[in-house]
Amino acid sequence: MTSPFVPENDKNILEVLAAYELPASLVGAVRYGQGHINDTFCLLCQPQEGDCIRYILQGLSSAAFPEPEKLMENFIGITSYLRDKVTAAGGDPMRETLSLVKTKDGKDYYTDTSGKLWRLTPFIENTDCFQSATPELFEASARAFGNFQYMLQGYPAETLHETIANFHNTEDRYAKFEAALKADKLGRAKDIADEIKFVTDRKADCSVALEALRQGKLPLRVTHNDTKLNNILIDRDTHEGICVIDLDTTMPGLSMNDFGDSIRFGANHSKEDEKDLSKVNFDIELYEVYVRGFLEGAKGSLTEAELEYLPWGARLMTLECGIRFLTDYLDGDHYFRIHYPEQNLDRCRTQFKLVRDMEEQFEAMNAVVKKYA
Ligand code: ADP
Ligand code: GN1
Ligand code: MG
Repeated sequence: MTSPFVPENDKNILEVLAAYELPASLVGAVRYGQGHINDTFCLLCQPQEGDCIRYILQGLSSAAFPEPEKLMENFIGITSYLRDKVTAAGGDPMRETLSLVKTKDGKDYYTDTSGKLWRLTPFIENTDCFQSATPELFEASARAFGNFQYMLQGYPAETLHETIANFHNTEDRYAKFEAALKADKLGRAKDIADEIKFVTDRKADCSVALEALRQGKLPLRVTHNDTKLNNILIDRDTHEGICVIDLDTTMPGLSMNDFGDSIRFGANHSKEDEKDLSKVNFDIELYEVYVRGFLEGAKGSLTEAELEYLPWGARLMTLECGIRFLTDYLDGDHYFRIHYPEQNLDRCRTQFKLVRDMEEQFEAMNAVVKKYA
């Protein structure tokens, strides 16, 4: 067999590829998708006859996930559970949830000589993954994320590992920001006084969700915790969200955060790192279609208090994400993959612009939830 095409910088994956027995000749492995965390490749296998068979090969980020084996335990537990649910409902488990391809040794993943964990999943074909969407597609993604939470209602949450400690603990995110600011490793703080003030002015906001949780108002559920539009695959024929992907942070959490993170990313018309902030505007119409879809997908499973806190979820996930980008910028960009030096600062600025918009339109955001609840 001739060797597959692999970009020069990524030749280290040849070791990983050797661990798998693929059903047809591997002709290429190319970097794929727009995720900020994992190393994602699309593998192309060409059988003697017929179309290419594709796979997604992912190396888990060691910076994000300190205990990748535990993460894979979650992945296997959740996907097995969903597979049974999908099958019982007459769906196609190979399209409606992720599955793993075993290594030659019959293992669920491969750990390379540097200690990095890799997994291989069949590519879910005839789907699209969007970075921005029409209202119809955004609503479809909302139904799918609402339904994801609904389907996992009965999952034994106590068996899930916390893959990233304090992931949506916004108070802890604030503390980490303060620590990075104090350390100011690269001397960047002097040029970002406005952004620093933006965060410190909102210290009290960082406690809103946690306070409600501490008071017993909000239940912990099994949530996805990273509900970006590009973490869902949309079926090309039905235009419905067919498969929720990127399950690495699925663990006990708050429904308001799953709702909120989708709004953060999808209820606007700009890129997450747009430099021209005049183009970055919260779109309350997209927000409204998402509310409608999410509540439809959740099928009445949210409590009154959870419904009441949804708009706060949008504000807080956006604020928290901006704080995380700013913290990583101060820290020297070790967590989020960047393609140019100021990218995390640009990302932070778009988030803060969206937070401002949401603060101004908060009454209207609350009214929309009341309309559909
Ligand atoms: P990250 O954690 O880095 O965001 P993801 O798991 O979200 O990694 O994968 C990155 C991208 O790869 C997704 O946004 C999607 O475009 C694509 N992708 C991942 N898994 C699949 C799959 N099984 N089938 C088709 N596309 C996929
Ligand atoms: C990361 O992995 P990805 O690109 O889907 C991050 C999210 C952030 C998001 C910002 C594990 O998501 O928490 O909200 O970037 N994922 C992790 O775009 O930290
Ligand atoms: Mg992703």
